[in-house]
Amino acid sequence: MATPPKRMCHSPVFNNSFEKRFKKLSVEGNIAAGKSTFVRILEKANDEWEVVPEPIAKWCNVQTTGNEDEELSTSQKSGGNLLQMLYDKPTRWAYTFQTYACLSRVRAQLNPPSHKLREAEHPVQFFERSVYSDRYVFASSLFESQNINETEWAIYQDWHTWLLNQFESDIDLDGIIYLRATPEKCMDRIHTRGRDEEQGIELEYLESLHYKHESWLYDRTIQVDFENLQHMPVLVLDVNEDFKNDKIKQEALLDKVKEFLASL
Ligand code: UDP
Ligand code: D5M
Ligand code: MG
Repeated sequence: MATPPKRMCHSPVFNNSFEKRFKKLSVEGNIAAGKSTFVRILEKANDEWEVVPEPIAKWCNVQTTGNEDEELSTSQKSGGNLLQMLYDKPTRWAYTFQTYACLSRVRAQLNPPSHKLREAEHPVQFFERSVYSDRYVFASSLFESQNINETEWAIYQDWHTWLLNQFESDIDLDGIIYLRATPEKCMDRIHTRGRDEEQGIELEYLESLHYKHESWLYDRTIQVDFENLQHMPVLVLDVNEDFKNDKIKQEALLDKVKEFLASL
């Protein structure tokens, strides 16, 4: 079967001037490092900044049909809980999880920005994680721990590369913010948050994810399959100390983000 032509241009609703002004960044970091807390602070800090949260509700309640944008009520939570299935039996569900995680992130990254953002002078969209952390952090770690087998890993990398190349210009990022925290701190925060599905996570898993983040975004020693990603600017923010309840720390973090945005 012939490969369809690459999507050469963005949606016609965006003009060149918007595309030049519009910046897209992902916020990366280990489980419970503080990403959701941080993006909520970003959203409040500037009217021209919007956040695309991780679609975790969908992973905890897989539906076969339904409206994409619909809020999920408790009574609707009858579908499969893929996050729970992943943690209960990773050898069976890790690959399936990657297919769904990546699908939901591509969808989220393709959603057009809001009207408000299109009218903004310096519009910025922040994504909680990305199709890149799916692969270079999670899938890679689950492969190394043999929860994804050789065949699944080969298939995954094949379709992941192909898919991202098809949507290249539409899902491209301008930069990455890496929230850096120790695995021990993340473990504390997992317990603070108390999400049921995650209470059995072991320190060893967080260490493996930490190591993946470090080699990808801090040491920058891993080879990635995507040219743009290889050279992507990264802002590293230490979030080991509590920032949620500390306005001064929040201001300091925001200043670094502003400086980073100005450099892009
Ligand atoms: N948290 C905290 N202090 C901080 C940052 C986060 O106590 O400075 C808590 C937060 O309230 C939540 C947990 O740590 O209970 C995990 O944070 P979040 O959900 O933001 O982490 P994510 O998984 O999105 O990175
Ligand atoms: O956590 C989101 C939850 O989802 C956390 O338990 C990790 C898990 N997650 C997210 N993406 C993946 C992929 N690609 N594979 C496996 N598990 C994943 P939070 O840290 O709150 O964003
Ligand atoms: Mg989160």
